[in-house]
Amino acid sequence: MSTPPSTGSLDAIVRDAIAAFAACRDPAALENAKAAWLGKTGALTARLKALGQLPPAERPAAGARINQAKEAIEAALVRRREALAEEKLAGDLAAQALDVSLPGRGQGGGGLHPITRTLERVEGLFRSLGFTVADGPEIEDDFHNFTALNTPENHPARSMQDTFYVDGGLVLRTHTSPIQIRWMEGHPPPIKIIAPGRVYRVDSDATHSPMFHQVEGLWIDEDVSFADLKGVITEFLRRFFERDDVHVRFRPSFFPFVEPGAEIDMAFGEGRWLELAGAGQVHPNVLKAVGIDPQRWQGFAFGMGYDRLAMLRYGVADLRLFFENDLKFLEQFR
Ligand code: 2NM
Repeated sequence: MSTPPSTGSLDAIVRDAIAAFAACRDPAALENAKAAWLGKTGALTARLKALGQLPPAERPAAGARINQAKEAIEAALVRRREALAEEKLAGDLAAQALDVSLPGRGQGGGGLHPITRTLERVEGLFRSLGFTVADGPEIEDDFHNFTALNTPENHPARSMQDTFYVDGGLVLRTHTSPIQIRWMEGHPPPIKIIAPGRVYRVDSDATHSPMFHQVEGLWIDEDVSFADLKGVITEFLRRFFERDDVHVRFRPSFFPFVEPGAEIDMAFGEGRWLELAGAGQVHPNVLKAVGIDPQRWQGFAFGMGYDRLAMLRYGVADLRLFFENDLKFLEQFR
């Protein structure tokens, strides 16, 4: 039926294949030509099928010759593919369709939110003053958010006007003090921690957001005094703002969880006073609520909004800008 495989005609098939590949001007034509030579209906496949008509003794040698021809055609195909790709690249370069001198598209670099950067700065500075950073839940029970903090049942802070209540009588924490309460429940003094994080109050204008950030500090030992408080706060602010002319003043104030209590103001040089924090000596009732003996242990606590620190450090006038997630605003702080 078909001509038996012979060395001569196989050489001719290989020659014809190489010539056909060379005549292809683009990759699509080349892949079509490949089917005619190496595919199921190709010339070589017909030869392989005809092997069965040879005497058995001749089949291995004839088969080996067909495979050699097949390998030669496959190698020619690969060479032609590479040659076409090189021609295309050379053509594109000549036509300036490809400009290898263009800068890369680059990767849009991410960045940390200015409040997060401020937090990292605050944590680093307090760590260097010997404080440990503590953490805790944002949804709190009545005991840890209010009762343990010497805040009585009828106190205005506990009203629905001021506090977000959630199911089961729980609240979105109104300060990070419950972190300190939980820490004191689990660790005997001496204690030297800061408690940063999100807090929630019903309040909203240019300087108040219903969610804001607070860092509280707590240092309890046998002899920690108001003087230590002033030293720690002053040192922290001088390092935070990188200025030696930071002045700090205390004004008497009231918080249920401290006695005495104070508001802390800060000024740069001869500038105007800015209200920055509340603080005081931890009230004996707070220590008693967590099982610490107030006859032996004493110390200070303070609370400060670090959104305010971020506004001052970055020169931002409206607190709400930090929480609108407008990339045009946020990208300025990378
Ligand atoms: C403030 C002002 C004064 C405070 C008290 C405590 C705790 F848990 F130790 F009792 N933590 N933070 C405190 C004291 C917070 O924020 C304006």
